[in-house]
Amino acid sequence: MTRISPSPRGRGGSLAAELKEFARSVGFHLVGITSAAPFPQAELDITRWLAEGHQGEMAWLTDARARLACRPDELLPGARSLVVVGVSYRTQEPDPDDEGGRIARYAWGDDYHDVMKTRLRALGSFLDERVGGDSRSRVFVDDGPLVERDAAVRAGLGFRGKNTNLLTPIGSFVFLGALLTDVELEFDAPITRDCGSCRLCIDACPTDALDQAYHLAAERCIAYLTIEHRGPIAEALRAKVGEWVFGCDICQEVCPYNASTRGRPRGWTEFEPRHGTRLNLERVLEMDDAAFREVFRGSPIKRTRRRGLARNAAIALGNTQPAAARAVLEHAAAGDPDAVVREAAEWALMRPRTT
Ligand code: B12
Ligand code: SF4
Ligand code: SF4
Repeated sequence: MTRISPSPRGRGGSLAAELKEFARSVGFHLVGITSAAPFPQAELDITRWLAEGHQGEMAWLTDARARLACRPDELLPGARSLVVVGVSYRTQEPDPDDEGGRIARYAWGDDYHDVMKTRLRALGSFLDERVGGDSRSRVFVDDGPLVERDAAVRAGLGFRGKNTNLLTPIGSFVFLGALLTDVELEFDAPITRDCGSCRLCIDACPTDALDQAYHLAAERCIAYLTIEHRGPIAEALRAKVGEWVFGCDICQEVCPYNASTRGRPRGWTEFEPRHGTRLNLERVLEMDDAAFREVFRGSPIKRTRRRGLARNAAIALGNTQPAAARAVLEHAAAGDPDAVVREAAEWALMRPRTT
C-alpha cells in the first residue's frame, strides 16, 4: 500500500527529518531523499556504454539490468521515495613505505554489503513503525540493480566527478546504499557543482581508462582487470597495473576533494584494515583454495577467488621484481593448478630485471 503524506512539507517533511536523524544515529555520514521516478538520461547513457562493449566480461551488466536499474518504480510496486545514504570508508592513510601488493581502500575491512544492508534495514523498520506497520521497502548496496550514483546525485549527496565517482562534502571514499520505499517523504535538491577545469584524475590514470571526462572504459580500468576479469590480463596492460592486486585508488588519491581529512568522519571500524593495507604477494601465490577462502572470508577480496588474486600477485611481483620472489614464481609457473596463474607467473619471470 502506498503511504501518501498530506503534503511534502507536512507529515512527509517531518518524517523525512526524523528518518535522517535516525540514519545519522546508526552511523550513516550522508543521507538524502529523492523520488522513485526513473533516470531516463542514465538509461540512455548506460545502454550506449554497453553497446560499445565497456562492460568487458561483466556479463551481469546487461541492457535488461540497466533498464531496471534506472526505473526504481519497477523495482518495488508503489515505490515513492529513495532514501540514499553514504558512509566514509576512509580509515588509515596508506604508508608509501609499506611493501606488498596494494589493495584499494574500500576492500581493507569487512564486506561492506552486509555491514551496510543491516543498518539500511533498520532504517526500513524505523519508517515502517512510524507509518503504522504496513509499508514496503527494499535495500540496495552495490550488488542490486539500482543506479546508485545517479540516485545519490538526485538526492543531493554530491556530484559526479570526471573519474565517474560521486564527490561529496566528505570526499569520494564513500560507500553508497539506498532504501526504496512506498512511503512518501520530502525530497532534497541536487547539488549543482562540477569539477571545473580540473583533470587530475584523467591525467593520472595509468591505463587511460578515463578516456573522456565522466566516462570510464571499464575494460581498461585496473579495478575491473584485477577484480572482475577472470581470464589472463591483456599483456599490454600488465605493466600498467603496477602494484595493485585488488582494485585501484589512483583517480581518487589525486582528487582535490580527498586532499584533506580535517573535520571529516573516520570510516566505520568495520572498514579498518584487517590484513594491513598491503598483501604479502609470495604468501598469496602459495595459498591453495582452502587457505584463500579461510583468509578472505567476510572480506570483499574473496570476489576474485583464488585464481584472480594469485594471477594479480604474479603480475605485481613481475612489476616490482623483489629478488626473493623468484623461487615462488618459479614454483607457480611450474606447478600451479590454474593455467591462468601459471601463465602470469611465467610472464613475471620473463620481465627484464631492473636490479
Ligand atoms: C559496475 C561497477 C564497477 C565497474 C565499472 C565502474 C563504473 N565507473 O561504472 C568497475 C569494476 C570498474 C568498478 C570500479 C570501481 N568501483 Co564500482 N560499481 C559498479 C556498480 C556495481 C555499477 C555501476 C554501473 O552501472 N556502471 C556502468 C556505467 C555505464 O555506469 P556509470 O559510470 O554510472 O555511467 C554513467 C556515466 O558514466 C555517464 N556516461 C556514460 N556514458 C557517457 C558518455 C559521455 C560522453 C558522458 C559525458 C557521460 C557518460 O552516464 C552514466 C549514467 O549516469 C556500482 C554500484 C551500483 N549498483 O550502482 C559500483 C560503484 C559505482 N562502485 C564503487 C566503487 C567504490 C568503485 C571503486 C572506487 C573501487 C576501487 N577502488 O577499485 C572503483 C572506481 C573506478 C572508477 N573510476 O569508477 C562505488 C562508488 C562510490 C562513489 N563514491 O562513487 C559504487 C557506487 C558501489 C557502492 N555502493 O558504493 N565499479
Ligand atoms: S580506478 Fe585506477 S585504472 Fe580505474 S579509472 Fe581510476 S585510476 Fe584509472
Ligand atoms: S581529480 Fe579533478 S576532475 Fe577528477 S574527479 Fe577530482 S575534481 Fe573532478
